[in-house]
Amino acid sequence: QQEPGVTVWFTGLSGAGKTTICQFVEKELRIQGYRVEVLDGDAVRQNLCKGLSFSKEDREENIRRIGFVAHLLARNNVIVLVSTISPYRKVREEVRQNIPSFIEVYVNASLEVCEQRDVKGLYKKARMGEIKNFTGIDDPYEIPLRPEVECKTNQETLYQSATKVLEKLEELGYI
Ligand code: GGZ
Repeated sequence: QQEPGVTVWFTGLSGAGKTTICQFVEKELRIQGYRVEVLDGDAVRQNLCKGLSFSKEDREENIRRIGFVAHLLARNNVIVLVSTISPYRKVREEVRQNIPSFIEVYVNASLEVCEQRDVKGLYKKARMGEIKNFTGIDDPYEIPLRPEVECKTNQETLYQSATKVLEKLEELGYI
C-alpha cells in the first residue's frame, strides 16, 4: 500500500540547481494547498546534521538522517522535497529501499557548467585546495542510473524543470 505522502529526492552537483527547483516546486504545491516540507542539505547541516563533515562516512550519515526524517514526514501525508548532493549511489538506493514512496530527481548540469556558475565561489576554493573532498573536484559524484525525473538545467528553464517534477507527481497520483 502506498503512503499518502511522498519523498522527492533531488540529487546533483553543487550549483546544479537543486535548491532553486525545489523552492519553485514547493511554492507551486503550497499554492495548490498541499502540505510540503523541504529538507535542504545546506540548511540541515546547520541543525539536524550539524558537525558532520564531507567525508564519505559523514555524507552517508547525513543522507541517512535526512532519509529518516523524510520518511516520518511522508508517512504523515506530507510531500517532502529533499535537496542534497547525495553523491553515492549505494546510499541513495538504501534510502529508496527504506522509503515506500520515493521519486529520484537527477538535477543534471555538467561539472563545467556548475564550475562556471560557481554561485558561492566554492569551486574556486576547491580548485585552490582550500576546500578538500569537494564533489566533482576531488570527491566522486555517481550519476543516477534510473532517476524518475531528469532536469537538465543548462538546457531547460526553471519552469520546465519544475514542471517535469510536478507532472511526475501527478502521473504517479500523489497530487
Ligand atoms: C560538496 C560542499 C562541500 C564539499 C561545502 N563538497 O551548493 P551548496 O554548497 O550550497 O551546497 C553544498 C552543500 C553540500 O551539502 P550536502 O548535504 O548536500 O552534501 S552531501 O549530500 O554530499 O552530504 C555546498 C556545500 O555544502 N559544500 N563543502 N566538500 N559540497
